[in-house]
Amino acid sequence: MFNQIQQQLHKFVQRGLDNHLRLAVTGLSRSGKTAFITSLVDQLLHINMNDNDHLNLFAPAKNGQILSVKRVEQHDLTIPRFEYDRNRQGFENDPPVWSASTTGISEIRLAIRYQRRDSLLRHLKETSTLYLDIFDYPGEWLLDLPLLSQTFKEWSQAQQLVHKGERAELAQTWLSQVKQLDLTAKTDENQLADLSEDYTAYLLKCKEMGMQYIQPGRFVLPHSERGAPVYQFFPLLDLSEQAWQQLAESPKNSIYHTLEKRYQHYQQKIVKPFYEDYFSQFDRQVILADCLTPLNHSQQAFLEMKIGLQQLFKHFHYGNRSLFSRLFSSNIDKLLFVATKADHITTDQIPNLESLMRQLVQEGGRFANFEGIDTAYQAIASIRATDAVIATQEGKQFKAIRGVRSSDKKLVTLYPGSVPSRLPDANYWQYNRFEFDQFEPKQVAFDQPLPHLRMDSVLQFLLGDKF
Ligand SMILES: Nc1nc2c(ncn2[C@@H]2O[C@H](COP(=O)(O)OP(=O)(O)OP(=O)(O)O)[C@@H](O)[C@H]2O)c(=O)[nH]1
Ligand SMILES: [Mg+2]
Repeated sequence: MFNQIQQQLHKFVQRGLDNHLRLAVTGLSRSGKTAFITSLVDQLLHINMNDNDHLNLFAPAKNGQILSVKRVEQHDLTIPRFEYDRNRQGFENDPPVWSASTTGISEIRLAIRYQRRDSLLRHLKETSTLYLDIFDYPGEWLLDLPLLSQTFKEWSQAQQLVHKGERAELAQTWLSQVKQLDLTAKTDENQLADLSEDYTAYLLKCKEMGMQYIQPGRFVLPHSERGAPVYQFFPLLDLSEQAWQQLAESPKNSIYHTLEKRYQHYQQKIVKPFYEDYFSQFDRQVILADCLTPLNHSQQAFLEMKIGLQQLFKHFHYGNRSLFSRLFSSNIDKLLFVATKADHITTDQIPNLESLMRQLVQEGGRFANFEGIDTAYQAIASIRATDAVIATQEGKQFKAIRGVRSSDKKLVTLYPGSVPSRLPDANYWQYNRFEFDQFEPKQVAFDQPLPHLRMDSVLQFLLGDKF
């Protein structure tokens, strides 16, 4: 009898001691989300009792507190599985390959068994389990959040500000056709479909040119419902107050009213459910950004990355009046900004990359305080594709990186250039171009963890306090 009670009590306490953490990872297309999650999972799965040299900065692994890590079935069976095994296999292949581009949301769950530190409870239970759910979702979904607080007219007017310079040129085909439309005329669905296709093509072009501030964000993601009318609308630019007034008074079946209706449908049926169904469930958030590629592109690309990042991160800036906190209750207590692909630069440039990222996000310290959210900035390589070497040229030694360049599959040693520690001005692109080459991944032996740069420090920030 006593034994039974003890067993029940044990079970009860055990359940109380096990805990859950939902970690969300996002970033714009190609920012390195899949590589990041694959590596994070891989580093954890390679923790063992003997040596954890791959995780020197992750205390619970280093001090032997983590006993075992395994994958378990995810909680929500309706979300696609994160393809860890397939990704890992790619790095073991000969030649090794990067993981395929992904779309939408996916999830993976790990069970981490560990030794508790609080000795008081030790006699009841030696170990506990932390269930870690990791979610991958496109940053483009976050870019759509501002739409929820804007009417069609307000959104159109906000878009007007972006359509300047280089962008206005790219938008020519679509813009010139819209200019000729009588927006008060009866809607022709085929015509709207064609124009929306032009608009989408223009957004895709922007994306290709490295521009990151794109709305509606989902228009540039591959998805199967592209032909649905909810994806067939566009903003109306350069209209006077009087013109807006006239449009409002146009017949219900006018082009204007159809555009407005589709916009509202997109807000309510596409954007909002993401926040209700997923976003409000997350405990911790990682936002990834590839800050090096825009340095390579142009000032415009860089400025757009800044707007994009600030948009993403505005949602975490809880003030009483923030849109986010009005619409959704959120549990997020830690927020980590990660500058990815840091194996493209020499190690002495890493502090610059971190500082640049910090400035991109909180220019002028305007957003320095997130109420109740522990925020950090780190530059890392999820999966390291290069080695740090010392090169000699004309008798001088300097730090360089060596790896297999993707464009010609040649092993090269190069000095990619210095990373500015502050937001660069136009001169930077004129005189100081950054050489950014893509590298092929290194082949990994079947029993070895993926090579990384400071992933352990990421783990320490995200999970260290949970053991
Ligand atoms: N050298 C290096 N390259 C990386 C690293 N992480 C990502 N990359 C490169 O960036 C590309 C995109 O990485 P992904 O992890 O697929 O990025 P993603 O954000 O999941 O991309 P989408 O699924 O298309 O949105 C990879 O194919 C690699 O070429 C890294 O740590 N080091
Ligand atoms: Mg991906």
